Amino acid sequence: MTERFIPTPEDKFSFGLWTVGWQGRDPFGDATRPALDPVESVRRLAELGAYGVTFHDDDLFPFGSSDTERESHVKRFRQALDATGMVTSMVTTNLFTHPVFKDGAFTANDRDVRRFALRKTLRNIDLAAELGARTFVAWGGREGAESGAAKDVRVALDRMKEAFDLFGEYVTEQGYDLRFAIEPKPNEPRGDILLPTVGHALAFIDRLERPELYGVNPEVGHEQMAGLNFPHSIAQALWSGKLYHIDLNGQNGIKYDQDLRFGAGDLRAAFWLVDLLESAGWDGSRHFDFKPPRTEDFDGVWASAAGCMRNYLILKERAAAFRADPEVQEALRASRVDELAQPTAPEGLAGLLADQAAYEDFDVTAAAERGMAFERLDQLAMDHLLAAR
Ligand code: XLS
Ligand code: MN
Ligand code: MN
Repeated sequence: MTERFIPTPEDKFSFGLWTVGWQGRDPFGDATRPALDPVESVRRLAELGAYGVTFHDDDLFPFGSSDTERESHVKRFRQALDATGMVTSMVTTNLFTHPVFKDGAFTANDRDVRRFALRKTLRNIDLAAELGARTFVAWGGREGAESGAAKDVRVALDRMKEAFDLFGEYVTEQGYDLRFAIEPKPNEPRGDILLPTVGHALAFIDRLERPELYGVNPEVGHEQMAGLNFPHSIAQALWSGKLYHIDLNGQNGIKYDQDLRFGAGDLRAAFWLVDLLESAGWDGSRHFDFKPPRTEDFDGVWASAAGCMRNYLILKERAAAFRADPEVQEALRASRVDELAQPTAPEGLAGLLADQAAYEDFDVTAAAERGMAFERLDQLAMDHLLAAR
Protein backbone atom coordinates (compact mmCIF):
# COMPACT_ATOMS: atom_id res chain seq x y z
CA MET A 1 0.00 0.00 0.00
CA THR A 2 2.69 2.52 1.01
CA GLU A 3 4.71 2.14 -2.21
CA ARG A 4 1.95 3.96 -4.12
CA PHE A 5 2.72 7.18 -2.32
CA ILE A 6 6.50 7.52 -2.45
CA PRO A 7 7.53 11.07 -3.38
CA THR A 8 10.11 11.60 -6.10
CA PRO A 9 11.78 14.79 -7.40
CA GLU A 10 9.34 14.74 -10.36
CA ASP A 11 6.57 15.57 -7.87
CA LYS A 12 8.36 18.90 -7.25
CA PHE A 13 7.89 18.93 -3.49
CA SER A 14 9.82 21.66 -1.70
CA PHE A 15 10.14 22.85 1.88
CA GLY A 16 11.21 26.03 3.62
CA LEU A 17 14.30 25.66 5.80
CA TRP A 18 12.26 27.47 8.46
CA THR A 19 9.58 24.74 8.47
CA VAL A 20 11.47 21.63 9.56
CA GLY A 21 13.90 24.00 11.27
CA TRP A 22 11.22 25.57 13.46
CA GLN A 23 12.33 25.16 17.06
CA GLY A 24 8.86 25.38 18.53
CA ARG A 25 9.18 28.82 20.09
CA ASP A 26 5.71 30.35 20.43
CA PRO A 27 4.27 33.38 22.28
CA PHE A 28 3.85 31.27 25.42
CA GLY A 29 6.76 28.88 25.37
CA ASP A 30 10.43 28.42 24.69
CA ALA A 31 12.00 26.28 22.02
CA THR A 32 11.35 22.55 22.37
CA ARG A 33 13.90 21.51 19.75
CA PRO A 34 17.52 22.46 19.11
CA ALA A 35 18.50 24.41 16.00
CA LEU A 36 18.75 22.38 12.82
CA ASP A 37 21.70 22.79 10.47
CA PRO A 38 20.39 23.76 6.99
CA VAL A 39 22.80 21.22 5.52
CA GLU A 40 21.13 18.47 7.56
CA SER A 41 17.70 19.69 6.41
CA VAL A 42 18.75 19.54 2.78
CA ARG A 43 20.10 16.02 3.24
CA ARG A 44 17.05 14.69 5.11
CA LEU A 45 14.52 16.33 2.77
CA ALA A 46 16.35 14.90 -0.25
CA GLU A 47 16.20 11.43 1.33
CA LEU A 48 12.48 11.86 1.87
CA GLY A 49 11.94 12.63 -1.83
CA ALA A 50 11.75 16.43 -2.00
CA TYR A 51 13.30 18.23 -4.97
CA GLY A 52 13.83 21.68 -3.55
CA VAL A 53 14.35 23.90 -0.55
CA THR A 54 13.52 27.53 0.05
CA PHE A 55 14.74 29.96 2.68
CA HIS A 56 14.77 33.42 4.16
CA ASP A 57 18.19 35.07 4.18
CA ASP A 58 18.25 34.80 7.99
CA ASP A 59 17.53 31.03 7.85
CA LEU A 60 20.86 30.52 6.10
CA PHE A 61 23.11 33.01 7.88
CA PRO A 62 22.36 35.00 11.04
CA PHE A 63 21.06 38.56 10.74
CA GLY A 64 24.03 40.92 10.68
CA SER A 65 26.54 38.35 9.36
CA SER A 66 29.67 39.78 7.77
CA ASP A 67 30.20 39.15 4.08
CA THR A 68 32.75 36.44 4.87
CA GLU A 69 30.41 34.64 7.29
CA ARG A 70 27.57 34.93 4.81
CA GLU A 71 29.73 33.50 2.03
CA SER A 72 30.83 30.51 4.09
CA HIS A 73 27.22 29.63 5.01
CA VAL A 74 26.15 29.93 1.38
CA LYS A 75 29.06 27.78 0.28
CA ARG A 76 28.18 24.92 2.67
CA PHE A 77 24.55 25.14 1.60
CA ARG A 78 25.47 25.08 -2.07
CA GLN A 79 27.68 22.03 -1.49
CA ALA A 80 24.75 20.24 0.18
CA LEU A 81 22.55 21.07 -2.80
CA ASP A 82 25.16 19.80 -5.24
CA ALA A 83 25.67 16.61 -3.23
CA THR A 84 21.95 15.80 -3.13
CA GLY A 85 20.74 17.22 -6.45
CA MET A 86 18.33 19.50 -4.61
CA VAL A 87 17.51 22.94 -6.03
CA THR A 88 16.78 26.33 -4.46
CA SER A 89 13.27 26.71 -5.79
CA MET A 90 12.44 30.00 -4.06
CA VAL A 91 14.06 32.61 -1.85
CA THR A 92 12.43 35.14 0.47
CA THR A 93 13.56 37.84 2.89
CA ASN A 94 13.09 37.95 6.63
CA LEU A 95 11.63 41.40 7.27
CA PHE A 96 9.80 40.47 10.44
CA THR A 97 11.98 38.86 13.16
CA HIS A 98 14.44 41.61 14.06
CA PRO A 99 12.99 44.33 16.33
CA VAL A 100 13.98 46.97 13.77
CA PHE A 101 10.99 45.76 11.71
CA LYS A 102 8.48 46.12 14.54
CA ASP A 103 6.47 48.67 12.54
CA GLY A 104 7.05 47.03 9.19
CA ALA A 105 9.69 47.09 6.48
CA PHE A 106 8.58 48.61 3.16
CA THR A 107 5.78 50.48 4.93
CA ALA A 108 7.41 51.30 8.27
CA ASN A 109 6.68 54.88 9.25
CA ASP A 110 10.43 55.37 9.78
CA ARG A 111 12.05 56.15 6.45
CA ASP A 112 15.50 54.87 7.49
CA VAL A 113 13.96 51.48 8.34
CA ARG A 114 12.30 51.39 4.91
CA ARG A 115 15.60 52.12 3.17
CA PHE A 116 17.34 49.40 5.20
CA ALA A 117 14.57 46.93 4.28
CA LEU A 118 14.99 47.73 0.59
CA ARG A 119 18.74 47.16 0.76
CA LYS A 120 18.33 43.89 2.72
CA THR A 121 15.91 42.66 0.08
CA LEU A 122 18.09 43.74 -2.88
CA ARG A 123 21.04 41.83 -1.40
CA ASN A 124 18.85 38.80 -1.08
CA ILE A 125 17.59 39.15 -4.67
CA ASP A 126 21.23 38.87 -5.75
CA LEU A 127 21.57 35.70 -3.70
CA ALA A 128 18.38 34.24 -5.19
CA ALA A 129 19.71 34.85 -8.70
CA GLU A 130 23.09 33.41 -7.76
CA LEU A 131 21.47 30.20 -6.51
CA GLY A 132 19.28 29.88 -9.60
CA ALA A 133 15.92 30.53 -7.92
CA ARG A 134 13.25 31.82 -10.34
CA THR A 135 10.75 32.90 -7.69
CA PHE A 136 11.17 35.49 -4.98
CA VAL A 137 8.48 35.54 -2.31
CA ALA A 138 7.54 38.64 -0.35
CA TRP A 139 5.42 38.17 2.75
CA GLY A 140 4.82 41.43 4.56
CA GLY A 141 4.15 40.07 8.01
CA ARG A 142 4.94 43.32 9.81
CA GLU A 143 3.35 45.61 7.21
CA GLY A 144 0.23 46.61 9.09
CA ALA A 145 -1.09 48.07 12.32
CA GLU A 146 -2.86 47.43 15.59
CA SER A 147 -4.60 50.80 15.78
CA GLY A 148 -6.29 53.21 13.37
CA ALA A 149 -4.22 56.40 13.44
CA ALA A 150 -0.90 54.54 13.49
CA LYS A 151 -0.86 53.79 9.77
CA ASP A 152 -2.10 55.86 6.87
CA VAL A 153 -3.00 52.88 4.72
CA ARG A 154 -3.28 54.76 1.41
CA VAL A 155 0.17 56.23 1.90
CA ALA A 156 1.53 52.89 3.11
CA LEU A 157 0.32 51.36 -0.16
CA ASP A 158 2.23 54.08 -2.05
CA ARG A 159 5.38 52.99 -0.20
CA MET A 160 4.61 49.31 -0.85
CA LYS A 161 4.28 50.08 -4.56
CA GLU A 162 7.50 52.09 -4.47
CA ALA A 163 9.34 49.08 -3.00
CA PHE A 164 8.02 46.55 -5.50
CA ASP A 165 8.61 48.88 -8.45
CA LEU A 166 12.24 49.28 -7.36
CA PHE A 167 12.66 45.49 -7.17
CA GLY A 168 11.14 45.14 -10.64
CA GLU A 169 13.52 47.78 -11.95
CA TYR A 170 16.45 46.01 -10.30
CA VAL A 171 15.81 42.51 -11.70
CA THR A 172 15.18 44.03 -15.15
CA GLU A 173 18.43 46.00 -15.04
CA GLN A 174 20.40 43.02 -13.79
CA GLY A 175 18.80 40.70 -16.35
CA TYR A 176 17.72 38.26 -13.62
CA ASP A 177 15.16 35.60 -14.55
CA LEU A 178 13.24 36.14 -11.33
CA ARG A 179 9.58 36.86 -10.63
CA PHE A 180 8.01 38.07 -7.40
CA ALA A 181 5.23 36.27 -5.56
CA ILE A 182 3.38 38.35 -2.98
CA GLU A 183 2.09 36.31 -0.04
CA PRO A 184 -1.15 37.57 1.51
CA LYS A 185 -2.11 37.05 5.15
CA PRO A 186 -4.90 38.75 7.09
CA ASN A 187 -3.23 39.11 10.50
CA GLU A 188 -0.49 37.71 12.76
CA PRO A 189 1.96 39.01 13.70
CA ARG A 190 0.35 42.45 13.05
CA GLY A 191 -3.21 42.99 14.23
CA ASP A 192 -4.13 43.67 10.60
CA ILE A 193 -1.72 43.11 7.72
CA LEU A 194 -1.78 45.02 4.42
CA LEU A 195 -2.67 42.94 1.34
CA PRO A 196 -4.64 40.53 3.56
CA THR A 197 -6.04 38.19 0.90
CA VAL A 198 -5.28 36.92 -2.60
CA GLY A 199 -7.87 39.33 -3.98
CA HIS A 200 -6.20 42.35 -2.35
CA ALA A 201 -2.79 41.28 -3.67
CA LEU A 202 -4.11 40.78 -7.22
CA ALA A 203 -5.63 44.26 -7.21
CA PHE A 204 -2.35 45.73 -5.87
CA ILE A 205 -0.28 44.04 -8.60
CA ASP A 206 -2.39 45.76 -11.27
CA ARG A 207 -1.10 49.12 -10.02
CA LEU A 208 2.60 48.23 -10.33
CA GLU A 209 4.82 49.51 -13.16
CA ARG A 210 5.79 46.04 -14.45
CA PRO A 211 2.80 43.89 -13.44
CA GLU A 212 4.07 40.88 -15.40
CA LEU A 213 6.87 40.45 -12.88
CA TYR A 214 4.50 39.95 -9.95
CA GLY A 215 2.10 37.21 -8.95
CA VAL A 216 0.85 35.71 -5.71
CA ASN A 217 2.03 33.06 -3.27
CA PRO A 218 -1.18 32.06 -1.49
CA GLU A 219 -0.97 29.96 1.66
CA VAL A 220 -3.74 27.52 2.56
CA GLY A 221 -4.05 28.60 6.19
CA HIS A 222 -3.82 32.31 5.48
CA GLU A 223 -6.96 32.45 3.34
CA GLN A 224 -8.71 30.07 5.73
CA MET A 225 -7.85 32.32 8.70
CA ALA A 226 -10.11 34.85 6.94
CA GLY A 227 -12.81 32.22 6.45
CA LEU A 228 -12.21 32.13 2.69
CA ASN A 229 -12.42 29.19 0.30
CA PHE A 230 -8.78 28.45 -0.60
CA PRO A 231 -9.44 26.53 -3.84
CA HIS A 232 -11.57 29.47 -5.01
CA SER A 233 -8.69 31.88 -4.31
CA ILE A 234 -6.31 29.61 -6.22
CA ALA A 235 -8.77 29.34 -9.09
CA GLN A 236 -8.92 33.12 -9.37
CA ALA A 237 -5.13 33.40 -9.19
CA LEU A 238 -4.83 30.81 -11.98
CA TRP A 239 -7.53 32.55 -14.00
CA SER A 240 -5.56 35.79 -13.70
CA GLY A 241 -2.33 34.05 -14.74
CA LYS A 242 -0.91 35.09 -11.37
CA LEU A 243 -0.27 31.89 -9.44
CA TYR A 244 3.52 32.15 -9.21
CA HIS A 245 4.04 29.97 -6.12
CA ILE A 246 1.96 28.25 -3.43
CA ASP A 247 2.37 27.52 0.30
CA LEU A 248 0.68 24.27 1.28
CA ASN A 249 -0.26 23.50 4.85
CA GLY A 250 -3.27 22.78 7.07
CA GLN A 251 -5.59 24.98 9.12
CA ASN A 252 -8.69 24.41 11.24
CA GLY A 253 -10.89 27.39 10.52
CA ILE A 254 -10.71 30.96 11.68
CA LYS A 255 -8.04 31.14 14.36
CA TYR A 256 -4.29 31.77 14.71
CA ASP A 257 -2.01 30.59 11.89
CA GLN A 258 -1.71 26.88 12.65
CA ASP A 259 0.71 25.83 9.88
CA LEU A 260 -0.29 22.18 10.29
CA ARG A 261 1.12 19.64 7.88
CA PHE A 262 -0.63 19.54 4.52
CA GLY A 263 -3.82 17.45 4.67
CA ALA A 264 -4.44 18.16 8.35
CA GLY A 265 -7.17 20.69 9.08
CA ASP A 266 -9.72 21.20 6.30
CA LEU A 267 -9.30 17.93 4.41
CA ARG A 268 -12.08 18.59 1.91
CA ALA A 269 -10.51 21.92 0.91
CA ALA A 270 -7.19 20.06 0.51
CA PHE A 271 -8.90 17.53 -1.77
CA TRP A 272 -10.41 20.23 -3.99
CA LEU A 273 -7.12 22.11 -4.02
CA VAL A 274 -5.15 19.10 -5.26
CA ASP A 275 -7.91 18.36 -7.77
CA LEU A 276 -7.63 21.94 -9.04
CA LEU A 277 -3.82 22.10 -9.19
CA GLU A 278 -3.60 18.76 -10.96
CA SER A 279 -6.39 19.41 -13.43
CA ALA A 280 -4.99 22.88 -14.17
CA GLY A 281 -1.61 21.29 -14.93
CA TRP A 282 0.17 23.39 -12.30
CA ASP A 283 3.87 22.84 -13.04
CA GLY A 284 5.36 24.87 -10.19
CA SER A 285 6.61 23.60 -6.86
CA ARG A 286 4.32 21.95 -4.34
CA HIS A 287 5.84 23.99 -1.55
CA PHE A 288 5.14 23.16 2.08
CA ASP A 289 5.12 25.98 4.58
CA PHE A 290 4.14 24.19 7.77
CA LYS A 291 5.38 23.87 11.32
CA PRO A 292 5.89 20.45 12.87
CA PRO A 293 4.12 20.94 16.23
CA ARG A 294 6.36 21.74 19.17
CA THR A 295 5.31 18.43 20.78
CA GLU A 296 7.55 16.64 18.28
CA ASP A 297 11.18 15.58 18.49
CA PHE A 298 13.19 15.29 15.27
CA ASP A 299 11.65 11.92 14.41
CA GLY A 300 8.31 13.70 14.59
CA VAL A 301 9.62 16.54 12.43
CA TRP A 302 10.59 14.19 9.60
CA ALA A 303 7.39 12.21 9.99
CA SER A 304 5.46 15.46 9.67
CA ALA A 305 7.40 16.50 6.55
CA ALA A 306 6.90 13.08 4.99
CA GLY A 307 3.20 13.31 5.87
CA CYS A 308 2.84 16.55 3.85
CA MET A 309 4.07 14.83 0.71
CA ARG A 310 2.24 11.58 1.35
CA ASN A 311 -1.06 13.40 1.86
CA TYR A 312 -0.57 15.33 -1.37
CA LEU A 313 0.05 12.10 -3.28
CA ILE A 314 -2.93 10.34 -1.67
CA LEU A 315 -5.20 13.27 -2.52
CA LYS A 316 -3.81 13.34 -6.05
CA GLU A 317 -4.74 9.70 -6.46
CA ARG A 318 -8.20 10.26 -4.92
CA ALA A 319 -8.88 13.27 -7.15
CA ALA A 320 -7.82 11.35 -10.27
CA ALA A 321 -10.12 8.47 -9.28
CA PHE A 322 -12.97 10.95 -8.83
CA ARG A 323 -12.42 12.48 -12.28
CA ALA A 324 -12.06 9.08 -13.98
CA ASP A 325 -15.22 7.56 -12.49
CA PRO A 326 -17.93 7.24 -15.22
CA GLU A 327 -20.62 7.79 -12.60
CA VAL A 328 -18.97 11.07 -11.61
CA GLN A 329 -18.80 12.13 -15.25
CA GLU A 330 -22.48 11.37 -15.59
CA ALA A 331 -23.22 13.25 -12.37
CA LEU A 332 -21.25 16.26 -13.60
CA ARG A 333 -23.39 16.31 -16.74
CA ALA A 334 -26.55 15.92 -14.65
CA SER A 335 -25.45 19.01 -12.72
CA ARG A 336 -24.81 20.80 -16.02
CA VAL A 337 -21.26 21.68 -14.97
CA ASP A 338 -20.21 21.46 -18.64
CA GLU A 339 -22.92 23.94 -19.63
CA LEU A 340 -21.10 26.69 -17.72
CA ALA A 341 -18.35 26.50 -20.34
CA GLN A 342 -20.77 27.74 -23.02
CA PRO A 343 -20.61 31.52 -23.43
CA THR A 344 -23.88 33.07 -22.30
CA ALA A 345 -24.47 35.43 -25.22
CA PRO A 346 -21.98 34.57 -27.98
CA GLU A 347 -24.17 36.29 -30.58
CA GLY A 348 -23.65 39.60 -28.81
CA LEU A 349 -25.88 42.20 -27.27
CA ALA A 350 -28.20 42.75 -30.26
CA GLY A 351 -28.84 39.01 -30.62
CA LEU A 352 -29.54 38.66 -26.92
CA LEU A 353 -31.98 41.58 -26.95
CA ALA A 354 -33.76 40.15 -30.00
CA ASP A 355 -34.06 36.66 -28.52
CA GLN A 356 -37.63 36.24 -27.22
CA ALA A 357 -36.72 32.83 -25.75
CA ALA A 358 -34.21 34.53 -23.46
CA TYR A 359 -36.81 36.64 -21.73
CA GLU A 360 -40.34 37.08 -23.07
CA ASP A 361 -40.91 33.35 -23.65
CA PHE A 362 -38.58 32.07 -20.94
CA ASP A 363 -40.29 29.58 -18.66
CA VAL A 364 -39.14 30.92 -15.31
CA THR A 365 -41.21 28.41 -13.35
CA ALA A 366 -39.80 25.38 -15.15
CA ALA A 367 -36.23 26.67 -14.74
CA ALA A 368 -36.79 27.38 -11.07
CA GLU A 369 -38.09 23.87 -10.55
CA ARG A 370 -35.02 22.16 -12.06
CA GLY A 371 -32.86 20.51 -9.40
CA MET A 372 -29.11 20.93 -9.68
CA ALA A 373 -28.19 17.44 -8.37
CA PHE A 374 -25.16 18.83 -6.55
CA GLU A 375 -25.68 16.69 -3.46
CA ARG A 376 -25.25 13.43 -5.37
CA LEU A 377 -22.17 14.85 -7.06
CA ASP A 378 -20.66 15.96 -3.77
CA GLN A 379 -21.35 12.60 -2.14
CA LEU A 380 -19.48 10.90 -4.98
CA ALA A 381 -16.56 13.21 -4.23
CA MET A 382 -16.81 12.33 -0.53
CA ASP A 383 -16.87 8.62 -1.37
CA HIS A 384 -13.72 9.02 -3.43
CA LEU A 385 -12.00 11.16 -0.83
CA LEU A 386 -12.74 8.54 1.83
CA ALA A 387 -11.76 5.72 -0.53
CA ALA A 388 -15.26 4.28 -0.21
CA ARG A 389 -15.42 3.86 -4.00
C1 XLS B 1 4.10 33.36 7.69
C2 XLS B 1 4.44 33.13 6.29
C3 XLS B 1 5.93 33.04 6.02
C4 XLS B 1 6.19 33.21 4.56
C5 XLS B 1 7.61 33.45 4.20
O1 XLS B 1 2.98 33.26 8.10
O2 XLS B 1 3.77 31.98 5.83
O3 XLS B 1 6.43 31.84 6.49
O4 XLS B 1 5.73 32.12 3.82
O5 XLS B 1 8.12 34.55 4.84
MN1 MN C 1 1.17 30.19 7.83
MN1 MN D 1 3.89 31.10 3.95
